[in-house]
Amino acid sequence: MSRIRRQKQQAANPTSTITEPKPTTAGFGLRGVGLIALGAIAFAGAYAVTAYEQKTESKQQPAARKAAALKGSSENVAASVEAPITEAPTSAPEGMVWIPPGEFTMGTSGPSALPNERPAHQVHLNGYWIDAHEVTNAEFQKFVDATGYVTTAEVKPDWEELKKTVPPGTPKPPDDVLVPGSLVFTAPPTPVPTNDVSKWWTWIPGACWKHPEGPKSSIDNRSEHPVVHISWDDANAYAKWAGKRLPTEAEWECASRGGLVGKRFTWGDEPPKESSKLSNIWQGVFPNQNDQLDGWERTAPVKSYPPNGYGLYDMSGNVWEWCSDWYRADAYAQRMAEKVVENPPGPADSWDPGEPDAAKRVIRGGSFLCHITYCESYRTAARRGTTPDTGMSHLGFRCVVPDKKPQ
Ligand SMILES: [Ca+2]
Repeated sequence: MSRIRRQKQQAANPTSTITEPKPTTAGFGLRGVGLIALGAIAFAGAYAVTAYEQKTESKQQPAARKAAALKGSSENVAASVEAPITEAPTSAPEGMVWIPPGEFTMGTSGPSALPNERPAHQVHLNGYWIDAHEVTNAEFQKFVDATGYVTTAEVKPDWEELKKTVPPGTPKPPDDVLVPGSLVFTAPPTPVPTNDVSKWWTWIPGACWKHPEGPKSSIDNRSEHPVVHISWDDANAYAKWAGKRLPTEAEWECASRGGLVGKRFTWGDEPPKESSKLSNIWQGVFPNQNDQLDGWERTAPVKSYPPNGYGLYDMSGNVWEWCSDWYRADAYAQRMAEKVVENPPGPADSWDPGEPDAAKRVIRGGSFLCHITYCESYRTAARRGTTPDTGMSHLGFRCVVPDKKPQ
């Protein structure tokens, strides 16, 4: 059944009785935060929850400047817009699923929508292939073996680049702090306020995709888990090597909805029960008590949970996934002049009112750390941004191939 036909058979208006999800910490451009925190230099106020009441006019210029600066080092990957084909190519790329061309409803205007998810709007996409699951450690290992690629987390941070992502005037951390590493979730022993990410994110020197929890950890027996501690640049490097690219945010959301229209989750409107095992998210009390009712404390092997309507796995939870777009909190509001938006590559620059100094790329889908009391980002409409150089123990990616038969 085509996506359009399937959509027409379903209600168009998202409805929900779920309580408004709480805007939590604004900061997910955390590489700088982690390093600064390790240097014991406090500027937590800059990362307080600011929601979206801030005046947009005064915040746009810094983000635009940062975005322009980053473009020099990070290729701005735009959606490929080519003549669409209407039928699925006969030979499927290995491990990929065909998403047919068509129109879908992106975002939500439902009563529980966060400001950055509004308004719902119509988007038309060409057809494309998308990975059925997140890129795994085994797949990333093949890339590294073939190319010798070294990830961002394995390289000494460059303060000149890093300081572009933190408030102006932030002091440089000590040299013994500016070492290769990444941000690792570390559960606190007791309950903590959920508006301070520094209580559970720890900068661990030596943490990287091969050592997800630090130098003494490994990916042994985790070959089918999603690769993590991957920066946006790392993800693009892999995609280029694989003959693919990162999905646009529109492609990612369309795929995640699995043909459903206006549903809160990839499986429908029913919230996940603690024992439902619909995706790899948090059960218990975040962030100190992980009951692991879904079977996993951290990442799970890909395809451990039921696929969505398109046959895609972990579009909700397990690890967050990079998209190619710049992140703007008002990206959807900017599109309202268009009745149907065609193959949107995303905004021209970045703007996050919570961290106006950081240019961010979009991440989607939530992770094993998401819980309704803290971050309900396993919803189909949920979206966030993070700085391109940030690797974290719950952040990975998957790839797409545009609407053409693979060579
Ligand atoms: Ca995921």
